[in-house]
Amino acid sequence: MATNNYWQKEIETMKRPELEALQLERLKYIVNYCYERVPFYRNRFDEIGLKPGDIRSFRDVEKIPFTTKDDIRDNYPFGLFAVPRKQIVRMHASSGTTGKPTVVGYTRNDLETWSDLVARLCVAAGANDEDIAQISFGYGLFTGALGLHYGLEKIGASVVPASSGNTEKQVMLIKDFGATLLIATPSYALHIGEVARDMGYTPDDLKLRLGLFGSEGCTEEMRDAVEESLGIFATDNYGMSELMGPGVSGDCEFRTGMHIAEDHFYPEIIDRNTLKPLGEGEIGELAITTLTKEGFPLLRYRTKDITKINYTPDCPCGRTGARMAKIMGRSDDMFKIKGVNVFPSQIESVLVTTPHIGPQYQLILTRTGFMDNIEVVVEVVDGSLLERYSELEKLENNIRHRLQTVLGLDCKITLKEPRSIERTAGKAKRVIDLRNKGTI
Ligand code: DLL
Repeated sequence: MATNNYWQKEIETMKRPELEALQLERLKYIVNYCYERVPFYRNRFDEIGLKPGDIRSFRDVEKIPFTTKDDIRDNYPFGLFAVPRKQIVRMHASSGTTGKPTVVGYTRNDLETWSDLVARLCVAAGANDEDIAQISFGYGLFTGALGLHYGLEKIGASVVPASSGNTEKQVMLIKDFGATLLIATPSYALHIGEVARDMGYTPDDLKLRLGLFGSEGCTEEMRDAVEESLGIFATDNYGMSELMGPGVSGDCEFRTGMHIAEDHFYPEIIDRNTLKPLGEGEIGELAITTLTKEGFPLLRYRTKDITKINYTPDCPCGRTGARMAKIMGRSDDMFKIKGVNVFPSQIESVLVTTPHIGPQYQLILTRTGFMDNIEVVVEVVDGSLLERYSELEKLENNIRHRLQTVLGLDCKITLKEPRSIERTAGKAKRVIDLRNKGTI
């Protein structure tokens, strides 16, 4: 059992009544802070006759209207900042697929908190000052690379800011520098493993021992595949630019759920349709109130990420913070085919555990007349199988049957050559929705 494995032990192992008292005090402060400093919040409150003083308990949080990504966009670029621009010492942005990005700003204190929270999750996952940490997230407006960078420097690890792309060079650096930690999206880590194999390395030739992965969904089955391909122990951590970046929650070495930094974030799970808070353990959308951010505080921000929260403080690591389950999907990613709600992660779990096919996949959604169709594209491990028609058909039928059992849906299966699905160095694009781009 790990006993010294904390970055800020007194906070990470705080008893719940103490933690809740701290949260409530910070909650009241931040509500007032937003009201006083951000016209958007003042107007929102005034419209419904809500005063900051009305928020006296956690139950009162329900009275506060939600903040959404559209609200941030409508106030582009700096409209929701709570301090004069002069006090903002860093900006990041999340790349929207359409339109303007959402811009976030940090004061000097915010950066300090951010690196502490990332340091916490790195230590919790098992990183230490002996480690050589290769960061294979793209550096830039994306929060992943610089977020992990400062946290890992803070714990004293040797940081290699490799950035993403040029995968052969990534492998060379891992090998030559003796990197022990890899920081990437799980899909990119999988690709790094693939390229390392092409270059003639087995996991034993590399010193990698631990992966700090995040920024995109990854089922446990996919995690197993990444671990095997690189010979590492893989941990998951969660965050988003609007809330800070990485640092909101992360796995400890027991992987019993991602410990939420509750002293800085007040989480709620809400029903996506009624927007009412759900009970402990119920699955719904995560909404977060930032409790300490100065530059860009957010009240009840709807993340669109689907998960559940466990408040029982029984993790063997000793951390008492609530734990959130792996993200099951974004409500944006969920699609409906023939009346069935599908998360890509359900399909991923099936594919990654099916023999003879690789873990990379794409889901192509099309429409014929009024009928939606789903095509699941996967690669065979052995390209010569594509010429052995009866085996190929057997494999296709096996995949179709397994998906039918899990989803209750008939999917078209397309098996492709190894390496024919495009690899990305950041978040993988798994779903290609062509349904509104003309019918077939
Ligand atoms: O991806 C922040 C981050 C960077 C987290 C590095 C962890 C590691 P954004 O680019 O704003 O920020 O994207 C946020 O990514 O709403 C989730 O849908 C997804 N996401 C982030 N972490 C995870 C995770 C960063 N561990 C969006 N599992 C979020 C599943 C994740 N999805």
